[in-house]
Amino acid sequence: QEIVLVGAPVEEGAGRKGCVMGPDAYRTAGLAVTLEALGHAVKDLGNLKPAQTGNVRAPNGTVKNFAAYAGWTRVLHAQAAALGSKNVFPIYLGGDHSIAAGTVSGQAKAAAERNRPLFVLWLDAHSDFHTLDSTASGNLHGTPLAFVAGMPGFDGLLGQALAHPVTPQNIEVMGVRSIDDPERALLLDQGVGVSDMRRIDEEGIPAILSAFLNRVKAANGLLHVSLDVDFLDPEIAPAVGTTVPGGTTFREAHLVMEMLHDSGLVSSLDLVELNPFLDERGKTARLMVDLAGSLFGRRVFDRPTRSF
Ligand code: DIR
Ligand code: MN
Ligand code: MN
Ligand code: MN
Repeated sequence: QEIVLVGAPVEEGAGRKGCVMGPDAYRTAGLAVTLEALGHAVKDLGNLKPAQTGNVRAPNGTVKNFAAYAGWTRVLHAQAAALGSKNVFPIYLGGDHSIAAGTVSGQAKAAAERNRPLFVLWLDAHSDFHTLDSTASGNLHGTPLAFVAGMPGFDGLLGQALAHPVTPQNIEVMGVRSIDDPERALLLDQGVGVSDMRRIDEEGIPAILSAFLNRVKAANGLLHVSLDVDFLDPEIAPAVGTTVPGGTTFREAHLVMEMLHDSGLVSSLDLVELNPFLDERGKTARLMVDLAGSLFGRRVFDRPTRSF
């Protein structure tokens, strides 16, 4: 299966500038050659540009750069819906996490047209489950998961209601350690799966992730993985504008990727929030590429076949 790289140089959703350089940093860090060395064919579509939105209006005075959010969501939604209907594996190179409003909603549309449910594994220090009304910072990278889960108030984004939302119970947010009060209430109300860092410490990655992957498999689902740099501990991944201490370790993150590869269930991926301006000589970009390598089959030894 061919891997298709899609650059989405978006920084308007984050609180500080720099994510615009993300796609090129992944290229410089050798993403394509890393995947090719694992036996995959890779095609790079280059960087997208946002759709023209005309005079789309912000829903309130708090949210920042709403027109840019709408323009990127529309172009990425269309691109992801198109790629999701082909036999390719898209990797969306962010860009801040606001790109997932388009990538996940587009992949969900394509999945629905194939009569497959889309599941989402959201690897992040944050749950990004604010609505346009509940966000206090106004930074729209805190809202894409609520949008793709069909929460109300987002009609201005696509210019119409979302036709194929992701079922909230089919979402697992993993690695989270910073949730705002309105997000917590909405996550619980909607039945979104949340494995926060305490649960990872108490139960371990294998138990949590295998239970989720077994649900995806039982439902004949497709799985989109959205990897925010701040899922990782800031010691190993400093190049992100919203570091939170106590993140996943190098070993935990690689284990997640290796288990995802073994499952064979992942069909699309976001690599988001990399801010190369904050990096230490490419350390974080290289780690993200390394993790992608594990997701695409790099291993030390084969493991006996087992259920996840
Ligand atoms: C915070 C931080 N919850 C906000 N969010 C994110 O601004 O809404 N940081 N996503 O990466
Ligand atoms: Mn995020
Ligand atoms: Mn985050
Ligand atoms: Mn593979």
